Amino acid sequence: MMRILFQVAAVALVAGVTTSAAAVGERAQSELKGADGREIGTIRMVETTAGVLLRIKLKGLAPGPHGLHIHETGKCEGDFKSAGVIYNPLGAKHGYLNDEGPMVGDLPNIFVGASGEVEVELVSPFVTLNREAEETIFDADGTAFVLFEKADDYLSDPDGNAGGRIACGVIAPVK
Ligand SMILES: [Cu+2]
Repeated sequence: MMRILFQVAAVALVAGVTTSAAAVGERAQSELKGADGREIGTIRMVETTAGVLLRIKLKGLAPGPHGLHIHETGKCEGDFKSAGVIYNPLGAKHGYLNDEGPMVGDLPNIFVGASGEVEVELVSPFVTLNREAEETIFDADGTAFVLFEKADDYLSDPDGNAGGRIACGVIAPVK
């Protein structure tokens, strides 16, 4: 068991990622709601040796691609501007196609089917649940998922030209 832990730590060091063996298995969760208060679904998060694994299960959405980001403030009110901009503790530029990107809170687009539902898992290597790290989602004012009307173009500031904010959910630790 000890040897496995050492190997995990060594891999994390080589890759330069912030995941620590101590945080692996740590969990968080977010319940997303629309601006009208309607329940949109749940995103579950677990720290892994490769980054944070997200399990996204949403419904009641327009079919097609939607930008999804982790935003800097854990507050979902009104038009969801309360969540601030994309979480960016390392001062990067927005987008996977930006030479100076991505921001810690950048995520891939999700594609909603004709049923209005989507269920998908993905890993982000740029964010962590490790409270000791600069990139932690558990900073002083919290963080929130924000879902957008349109696709993120992975380049344009501040939100990838993804249109309006259609759903929001504060990220909370799971004990
Ligand atoms: Cu955003």
